[in-house]
Amino acid sequence: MKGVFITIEGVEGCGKTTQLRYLGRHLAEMGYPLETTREPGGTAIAEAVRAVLLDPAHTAMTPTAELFLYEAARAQHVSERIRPALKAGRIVLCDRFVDSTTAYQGGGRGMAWETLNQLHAIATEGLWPHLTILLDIAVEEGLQRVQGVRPRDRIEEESLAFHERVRQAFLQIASLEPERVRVVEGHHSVETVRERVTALVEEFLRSHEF
Ligand code: T5A
Repeated sequence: MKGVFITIEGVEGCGKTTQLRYLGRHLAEMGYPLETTREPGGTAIAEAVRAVLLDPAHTAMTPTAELFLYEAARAQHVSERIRPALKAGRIVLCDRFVDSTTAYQGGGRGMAWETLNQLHAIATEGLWPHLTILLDIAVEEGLQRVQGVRPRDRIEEESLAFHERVRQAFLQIASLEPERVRVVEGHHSVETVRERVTALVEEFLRSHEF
């Protein structure tokens, strides 16, 4: 079996972490060899970079420094964890990946997509997800869900307009790569979203015969 790389994306509070947990459990029950991970993070070095990136005290961080830190964490993650797991024939489920950089640093911060794509290619050495689930939800609803659940991180502190640009960028990515990026409405109940995500992933795994 060849490895399969599946990512899950969306704005704050869209429910991706919840769905990734359900999907991981389901695929493991079906007997698939599995690796679940997240960005930024997934290795000791990348988790240390995550802490720097999300610390609300780091208000002086420049957009360029932020971009390079996300890509640096990714380079480590891909090399140390994702590629070896794929090589071993596992399904890798990753909470956020390159599309988050395009949406947040491109859509949110206004950086050029062409430059971002060049950096993605360097950081990942050309690795691209086989399937991406985009959980789409109104930004106010997503932010409301995470409010009070845990302290707000540096990115969540951004304005509603920033998060709206992020959402629109995700939708643009989906319209540019409709085969890879499948949009699921995130405002439904956890159960309904779970059923839709599971159906999409099962269909993908069947049709691609990995
Ligand atoms: N970032 C990341 C960049 O700017 N550039 C990059 O390149 C990358 C990789 C960290 C931040 O970094 C930014 C984006 C982020 O701001 P993160 O840790 O993934 O990324 O941060 P969050 O998006 O904030 O992740 P969360 O885990 O907090 O949110 P999720 O995954 O969207 O949502 P989840 O599943 O934890 O659910 C949130 C709450 O909603 C409830 C859950 O129970 C939970 O309480 N919920 C629902 N409630 C009602 N209906 C549903 N369907 C629900 N699903 C979940």
